[in-house]
Amino acid sequence: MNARNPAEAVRNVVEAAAEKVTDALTPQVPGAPGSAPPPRDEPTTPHEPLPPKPEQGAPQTRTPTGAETGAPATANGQQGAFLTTAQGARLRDTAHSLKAGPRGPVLLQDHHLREKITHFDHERIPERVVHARGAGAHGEFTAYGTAEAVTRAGFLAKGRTTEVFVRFSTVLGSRGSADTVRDTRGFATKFYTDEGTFDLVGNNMPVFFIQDAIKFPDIIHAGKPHPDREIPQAQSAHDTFWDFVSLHSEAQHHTMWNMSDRGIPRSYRTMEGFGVHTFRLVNAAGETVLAKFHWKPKLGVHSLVWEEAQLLGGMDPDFHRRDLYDAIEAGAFPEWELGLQVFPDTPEETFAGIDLLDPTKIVPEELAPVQPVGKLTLNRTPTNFFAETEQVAFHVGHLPPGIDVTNDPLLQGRLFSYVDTQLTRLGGPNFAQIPINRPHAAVNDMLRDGFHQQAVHAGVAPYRPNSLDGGNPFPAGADDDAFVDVPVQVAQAPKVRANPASFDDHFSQARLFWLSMSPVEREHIIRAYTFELGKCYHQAIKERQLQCLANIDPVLCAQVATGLGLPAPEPTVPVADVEPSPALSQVGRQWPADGRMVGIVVDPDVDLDSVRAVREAVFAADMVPLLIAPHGGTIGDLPAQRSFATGRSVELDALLLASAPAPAPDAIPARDAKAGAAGSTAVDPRVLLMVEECWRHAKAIGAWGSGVTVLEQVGVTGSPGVVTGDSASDVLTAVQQLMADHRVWHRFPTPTPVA
Ligand code: HDE
Repeated sequence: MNARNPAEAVRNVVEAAAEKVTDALTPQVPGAPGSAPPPRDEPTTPHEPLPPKPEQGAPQTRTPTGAETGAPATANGQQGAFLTTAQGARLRDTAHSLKAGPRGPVLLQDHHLREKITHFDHERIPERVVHARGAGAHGEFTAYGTAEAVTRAGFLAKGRTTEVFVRFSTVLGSRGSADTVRDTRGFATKFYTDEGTFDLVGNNMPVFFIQDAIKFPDIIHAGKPHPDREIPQAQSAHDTFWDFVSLHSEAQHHTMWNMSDRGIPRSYRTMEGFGVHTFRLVNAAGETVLAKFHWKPKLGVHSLVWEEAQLLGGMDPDFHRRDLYDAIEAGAFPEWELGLQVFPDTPEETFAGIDLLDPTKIVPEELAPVQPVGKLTLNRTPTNFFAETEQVAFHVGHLPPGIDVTNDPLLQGRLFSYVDTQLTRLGGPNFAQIPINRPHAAVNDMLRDGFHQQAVHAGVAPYRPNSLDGGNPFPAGADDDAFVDVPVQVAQAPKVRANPASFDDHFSQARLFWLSMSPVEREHIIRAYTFELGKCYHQAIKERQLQCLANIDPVLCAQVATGLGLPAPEPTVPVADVEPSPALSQVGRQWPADGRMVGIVVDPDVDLDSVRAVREAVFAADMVPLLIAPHGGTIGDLPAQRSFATGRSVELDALLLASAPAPAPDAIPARDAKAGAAGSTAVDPRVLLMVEECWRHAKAIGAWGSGVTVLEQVGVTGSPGVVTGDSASDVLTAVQQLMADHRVWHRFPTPTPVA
C-alpha cells in the first residue's frame, strides 16, 4: 500500500475489503454516499476517520481572526480512531446507559448519557426566516481585469483568483420543503478577498416585489403559509400572496418573473443571478460609476415545465441540490461569468430615463450591455451541511474597498437586517468566527467577548486611542487600502415618508418582460397565472389581479380570465408603449449540455455493445447516463441505475430506447400504479408512461433497434424531436443536438395571438 497519507491508507484498506462484495453492482454514476464503499461486515479494527469524498471541500483552517493555520481542511473535523467525549476522553460504550444493574434504574451520574442527549436536544437552530431551503458549494472566482478601470476592488484585478462559497435557495419554503417549487431563487456569493469578505447577496431575478425595505415583512407574511392552518407550504398559489401583490401593484413586475419559466429553474446551474440593486463602484483615482451585477450561466438559462416541477416535488424534493452535487462530483463544474452594467454616476441616478434606485426596474441589456469581468467555478461540495451551508452568514454590508452602496431604500434596509437576523439564528454576535464565515484577511476589530467567542484576544486596550497596547490597532492611512465611504452629496430635502414620483410606474416593465417572451414562454406565463389564481379561494382577489393584468397586457389578461371563468376587465391606466428586450427570453440559443441526465431503457435482450458505446459517449460529453432496466442489479456487465419501478421521466433531460422491454414481473397495477398506464401489453406500461411524459415535457427522445417499436406504440413516431435510426451513435448525436436547444419547443403549436 503506497498511500501518501494515513487517511488515504485507511481508504485503501476499506476499499479493498469492500471491493469483494460491491464491484459488479456499484452504480458508477455520481451520488455515492461516502468516500469508500462499505464492507458487508461491520468494521472493527480501529483506524483514523475516512477522508472526505474527493469532490468535497471545506472551509480553510483559518484562526478566528483570519490567519492561515497551515492545518489541512480535514482538521476542522473529527480526529483520532476512538470514540470520545466532547472533552476528548475515550469511551468504551455509547449504546448502554449506566444503570444500577442490567434492569436499572439509570444513574444520574452518567455524564456521557447526559452530554450526548443534551447536545442532541440543542442540535436544531432557528431556520432562516426567508431562504431557509438552500444548497451551498465551494469554488473560485478568477478576474479578467476588465473591471479595473471602474473599481479598485483587488479581487477584480486581472488574473486574481479568490475562494468563494455560494448558497442557492428558495425564498418561501421551510428548510425541508421541495426544491422545485415556483419561487424566486437566492444566489448568494461570499468572496473571501484578501481585503475583507465581499458578499454579493442576489437572486435569480433582477427585480424585487417592493421598493422600500419597510415592506419586507408585509410581502413575506403574505407569501408564507396562512398563519391559521400553516398551508400551503413553499408556494405563492394562495389568497394572502395574491391579496397583497394585487393591492400593492409595485410587485407586478417581480410577480411576472415568478410566473414565467424563471420561477421553476431546471437547475441551479442554469440560473442567471442578479445583485438587483444599483451599487456604486470607486476606482483607484477615486472616480465613481453606478453598476449592476449579473451572473451569466455557462449552460444558459433553462427551466422545468410546470407539471415536471410538480411531479419532482414528490419524486425528488432534493432535485436541485442533488443536481448541483452530482454535477460537481462528475467533474461537470458549474460556471458563471460575473458581468457589470455600468452607468455614469450622475446626480439624478437615472439611465435612459430609468431610475437606478428603483429595485422594481431593470435596465435592458440592449441599452447597457453586460460586460464580463470574471469567471466563477464551483468545484467542491461541502463536507458538512450544517457547518457550511446552514451556518454561512451573508450580509450586503460585507463590502471590500472599491464597492459601495447607493440610496436604494430596499438596500438601505437590508444593511440593517442581515446582521440582526444572524444574532438569533447563529446565537450571538461572533458568527464571523464560525469556520465558513472566517475572513481570509487579517482581522483586528476591537469587538470583544459575547457568546461563543473563539478568539483569544491579547492585550488590555481594546479601545482607541490607547497607549497601553502600543496604540494598536491603527486607522489605515490613505495608502493602506482602507474602505472609504464615497462622500456622496446628500440632497437637501425635508424629512418625509415618501417615494420619488418615478417609483409610481408599476406596469410598464412587467409589460416589457411579457412582450420580450417567445410564444411558448407566454403560454407558460398564462398557465402559471391561471393555476395560481385558480388556487385562490376568493373571487375578489382573482378579479383584482386580473385588473393588474389588464394594465399590463390585454391578451394576457383575456387568456387568464378565460381560464378562471371571469370577464376580462378594461385597463385603468394606458397600456405602456415599450420596446421588448430579447435578452430576457431563454429560448432561441444553443447551449452545452454538461451534467444533463440521459435515460437509456434496456432489457436483458439488448445489444450490450451498442449500449456500452452510447453510455461511454454520454459520459464523454460530460453528461450522466442512467440505465433503466426491468430490475435492479446488472444487465449483462452493465449496472442498472434505475428500474422501471424506481425510475421516472422527470429526472431525465432526454430518453433513449435501446429495447422494447416486455412487462416485468412487478408490472402489476395493484403493486405499482404506474403499471396501470394505458397502452399495449407487449411493452412494460411504465416504459410507455416514461415516453409519454418525456414527449409532453418537450424532451428529446431517441430510439434504435426494437426501441423504435415503443415509439410506435405510444404514437409519437415522426413527431418533432423524436429521433430513430439504425445506429445508436447516430441517434445519440441527433439527440445531443436537440438538447443544445434545451427542449423541443416546436413540438407543440403556440396559438395565443400577440397583442
Ligand atoms: Fe434578503 N434576507 N432581504 N433579499 N436574502 C435574508 O438573511 C431582507 C432581498 C437574499 O443563502 C435574511 O441570513 C430584507 C433582496 C438571499 O443565506 C434576512 C429585505 C434580495 C438570502 C433578509 C431583503 C435578497 C437572503 C434571512 C428587504 C436579492 C439568503 C436569513 C429589504 C437582491 C442568503 C439571512 C443565504 C436572506 C432580509 C430583500 C436576497 C432576514 C429586510 C432584494 C439570497 O436578513
